[in-house]
Amino acid sequence: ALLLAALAAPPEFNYDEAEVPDYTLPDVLGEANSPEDWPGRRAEIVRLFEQHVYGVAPPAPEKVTFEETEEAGPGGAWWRQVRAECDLGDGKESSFPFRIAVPNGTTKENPAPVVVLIVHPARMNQLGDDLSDSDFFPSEAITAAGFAAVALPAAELAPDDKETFDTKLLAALGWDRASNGGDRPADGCGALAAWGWGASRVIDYAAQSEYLDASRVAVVGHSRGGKAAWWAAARDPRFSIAYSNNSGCGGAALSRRRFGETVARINSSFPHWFCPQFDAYNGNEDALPIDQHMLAAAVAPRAVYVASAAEDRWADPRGEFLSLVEANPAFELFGDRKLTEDESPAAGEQVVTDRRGYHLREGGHGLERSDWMQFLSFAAGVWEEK
Ligand code: GTR
Repeated sequence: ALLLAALAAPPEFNYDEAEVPDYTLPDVLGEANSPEDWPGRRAEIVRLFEQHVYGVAPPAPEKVTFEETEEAGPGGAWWRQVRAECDLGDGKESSFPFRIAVPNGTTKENPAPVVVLIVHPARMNQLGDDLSDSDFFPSEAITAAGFAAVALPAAELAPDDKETFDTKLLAALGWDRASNGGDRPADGCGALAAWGWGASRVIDYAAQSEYLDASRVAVVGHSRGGKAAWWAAARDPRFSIAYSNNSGCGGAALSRRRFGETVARINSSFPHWFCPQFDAYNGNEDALPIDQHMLAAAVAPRAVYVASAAEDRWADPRGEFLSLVEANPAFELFGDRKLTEDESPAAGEQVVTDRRGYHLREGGHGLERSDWMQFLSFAAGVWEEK
């Protein structure tokens, strides 16, 4: 009887396009209809994501100083270990490390653009030692393209764990549960927002360095790191490009499609990634005042890139592409061409407009060298215009 009940139960996760429910997406532009109106609308959208999805990220520190603790030189680039020491005001302080490789021959006259990879702890073992080249982070290919390559260990800002995520940056601010009667406010900062806050500090570093170009910084992340990267770029207009790789639910995929991972599932597995209010949309996606196409829109007029993998159905490749399509109104305000649903590429192909790019890799969940090569050529095109 148990077996029969299991057979009769509807599948918990949908992988059938025909079963995707009808949905209506919230409007991207609201009252805005010109580039001049956009900053106000963009701020409203960011506020909605803070209140309903990711929580409020910490404010920028009053001051950040960077201690460069190590230097070495393999692979035609120079390398540094950096520690960002953040003065959070009111006598509060927090620090975290990152590593940077800068292309050989970078000069003050020709400062390097920067690519920051948010590395969540489960993927730390896919970084090469001392930032040497790996498929997950091909730092030599990145520096060969003329870009500085930064690896940011996300766990140093917020551990990727529902019990301890608020023990680092958030505890330093007094935003942790232990300092607040064990609770989080409805819009309390989650780990994804804390990780992205760290990426913003790398822009601060670029702004202080004569060898780096703070006006050309891309933030990149895979999967949960891709969710964090996109939210970081939506919030901080100093990022010039956002690249979200296989980011799925809570990243590039439209929540209302309920294809693969759902809001209810992600909130039960990873409650610490988001704010408590996001729980209100478990099985109730149509009540969300935003959907993830508006996260893409919030990056406009800057550039966004999304990559999916054909077999990574948990992340809903089609829903990730549709976010870019549904962000059309914001990008068209700035002269980007309309992207259409029927341009959805086959596995192995890429589609780009001036400010948006997407590819569908063959194979499963992962960030691979071929993903990077397509992204790096997109970034080179965006940055060439400058
Ligand atoms: C999964 C999670 C996804 C994605 C992935 C990852 O367990 O359901 O949302 O973030 O982990 O980060 O690799």
